[in-house]
Amino acid sequence: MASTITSFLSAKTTKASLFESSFKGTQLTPSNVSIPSVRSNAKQNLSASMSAPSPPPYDLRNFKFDPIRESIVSREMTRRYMTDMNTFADTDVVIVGAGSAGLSCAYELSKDPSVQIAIIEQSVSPGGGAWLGGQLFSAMVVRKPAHLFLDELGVAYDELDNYVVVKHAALFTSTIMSKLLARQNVKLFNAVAVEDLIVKNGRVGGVVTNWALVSMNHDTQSCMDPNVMEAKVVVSSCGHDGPFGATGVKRLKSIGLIDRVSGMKALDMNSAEDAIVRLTREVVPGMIVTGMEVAEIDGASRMGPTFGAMMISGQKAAHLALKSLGLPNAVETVQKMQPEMILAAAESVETADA
Ligand code: AHZ
Repeated sequence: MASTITSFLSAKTTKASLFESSFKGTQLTPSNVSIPSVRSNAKQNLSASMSAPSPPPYDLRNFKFDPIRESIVSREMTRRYMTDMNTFADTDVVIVGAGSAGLSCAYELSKDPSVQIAIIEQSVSPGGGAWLGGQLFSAMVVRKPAHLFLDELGVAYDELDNYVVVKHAALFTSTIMSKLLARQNVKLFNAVAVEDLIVKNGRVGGVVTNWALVSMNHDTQSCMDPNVMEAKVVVSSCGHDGPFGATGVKRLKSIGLIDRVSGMKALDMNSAEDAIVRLTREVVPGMIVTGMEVAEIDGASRMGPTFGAMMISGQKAAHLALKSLGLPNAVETVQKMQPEMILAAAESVETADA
């Protein structure tokens, strides 16, 4: 079956035909509704998956837990969380928003174990929109060469000429989270909202936080003051407009640090993804913007359900943060060209919109 589809693809989906043909996707054969792997970057061991599972190291017919006191459970959670709050009250980097861009940034940045990173996510469930593809469908489309990021993570995909498809977006999101959250230099504070920024002498120096459920009830209760977290660098990856979207850049505008938040423009996959990566930058001293929040600030097009730009924008934001911290990074030479790049990118956005 896979070879039939591979030959179908090589015959039909050349680079040129992808743009010319009315058919632009993997063919579904009537006999097999789920898409068979066309080319997978993860080797599958069929014989291992067909053999009987090895028995668990305990007796499932007479299972008994070790005893515990309820107060011990409570103290384990409380002590660790409060220790984290104490540790991260003054940290290297705060990443606001744990969608595909924020997670990609945190993954890249946390490779340097000396960098301490707090991820603040207003939702109980980190991942933003990356639990699904578009319109609540499962598959996640990633345009090349961003598939190299998936290779690094070890996320399997079906490979076509110009793009790859992860069979379920949740596979990407759960994989990146499992690797990221295991790192000692990372703490995820979920169900916590960033309500404001710390700004001193025109430089962003941290975030103002509150329990997300408190943030959502400011109009139903009397004043509930927030908490704070200082950071050498803040990365804002709050996604596009919405109840909690573009929070970072909207606040920069309301306090006069930037002139406008144009709002993202209509969809154009091809110009949008390049522009998002190109425009990912330190918008004001101390604050880097990544992911779809970049489109909000610059009036760039949206790309809809293709996720490569979120990954590479997040990666670029991580290297910009490393640069800001005075650490080795992959953007130093690019950054020196920034004014010209921004101009060129803004022109290309305008041309695309015309
Ligand atoms: O809950 C938000 C989500 O998980 C979180 N967030 C937003 N404001 C916050 C705040 N405090 C804490 N004030 C906050 N958390 O930020 C996360 C944003 O994730 P996302 O998936 O919405 O954004 P992204 O930029 O990572 O990915 C965008 C994916 C899109 S949208 C799109 C289109 O509309 O065309 N196309 C793509 C690929």
